[in-house]
Amino acid sequence: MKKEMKFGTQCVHAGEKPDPLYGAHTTPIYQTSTFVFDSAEQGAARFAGKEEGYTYMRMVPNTPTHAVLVEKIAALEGGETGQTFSSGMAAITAVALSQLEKGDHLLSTDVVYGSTYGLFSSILTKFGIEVSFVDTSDLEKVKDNLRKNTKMVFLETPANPTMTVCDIAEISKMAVKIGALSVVDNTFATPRFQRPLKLGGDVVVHSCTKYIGGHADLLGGVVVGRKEFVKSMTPIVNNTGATMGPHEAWLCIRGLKTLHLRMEKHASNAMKVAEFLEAHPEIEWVRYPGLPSHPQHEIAKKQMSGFGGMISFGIKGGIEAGRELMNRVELCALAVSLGSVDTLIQHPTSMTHANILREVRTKMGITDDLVRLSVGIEEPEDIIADLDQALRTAPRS
Ligand code: LCS
Repeated sequence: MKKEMKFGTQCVHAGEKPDPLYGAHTTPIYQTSTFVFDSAEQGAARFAGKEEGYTYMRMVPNTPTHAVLVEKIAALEGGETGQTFSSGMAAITAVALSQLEKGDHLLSTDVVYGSTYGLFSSILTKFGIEVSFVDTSDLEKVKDNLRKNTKMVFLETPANPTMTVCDIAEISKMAVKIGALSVVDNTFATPRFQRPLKLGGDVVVHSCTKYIGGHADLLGGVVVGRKEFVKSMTPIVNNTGATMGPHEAWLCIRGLKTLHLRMEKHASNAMKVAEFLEAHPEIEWVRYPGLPSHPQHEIAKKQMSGFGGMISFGIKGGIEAGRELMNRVELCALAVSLGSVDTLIQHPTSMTHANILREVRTKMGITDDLVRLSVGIEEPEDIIADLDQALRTAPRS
């Protein structure tokens, strides 16, 4: 039955069943750190992995609330199962630590979220893991940078914050050939618009903090993939303890019930805002995968069924003009993060990507004039009117 349901129906129903104890229609929040065993033998069997069931919230499978979220997101991504985490960074860390060891090579998209860059460049390398950051929108460069010891290819597409898109299917094929695992950060697109596992990727990671939760009120992360892959993360999950809280799991379940509706509105708003910005005389450049001017528009059309809610752009007058704009918006909130129902605006080089050396980030296209907009689900006329008034009133040098 589940396989035949359309995406929107899966958002509402996948993973959910009336609570077996009292028949509660909505998934209950199992706000408990520990679980009572029927007998000492049962406790021992659960810890030995001989009997399925719950033991302690840090241990796989956490709680029944987490289990519903895992089933729902796995269904939406078209994966077998998954594992939740306390944040997107905890999810990415667990994937890396569970799969890589000293002497292994990780090839990553060069433009990734600032903390992902920090984890890969400063932390994994401390443990003898080799890391290369590569412009994955260029397949030749990917090919040239794969090594005999490449164990993992990590792709972020569309990339934060340049919106660069890379070809998941082609790169996954290259990874398979050398026995490397392909991992895709699907935070920006969400499964509503991009299904990396269907395109040949092995693993999907998300910051649930963004579109999955959808309301800027939680931190969370999730990994989806094949059963044996998810099982291979168990030691890291159980022994490092970056556990999602049950209330956050419940908020993610509730958020996912409207993912399809929210994403459609985010994307249709973003297209209108991107077109407005592209036509505006004060705007120097706009990057939105749905615009024909986007350098990888054709790849985006091939692998995405919609283009999401994220836009980056540069204003004439550079960073100073950008600051003026960010200080003058009234409806848009000046805040990092993304994927909320509210429109958010921020400046990556002084905020989300400030930890990357200026020369490095400029080479990647994260320029000082780049302003990032997470387009919300307000009415598009109001978002445009706010940007318009802010652009109009900003003094020009
Ligand atoms: N992956 C992507 C693509 C992200 O944008 C973020 C966070 C993460 C992973 C990490 O997720 P977290 O640990 O925060 O749940 N991106 C942020 C951003 O652009 N502004 O603030 C956070």
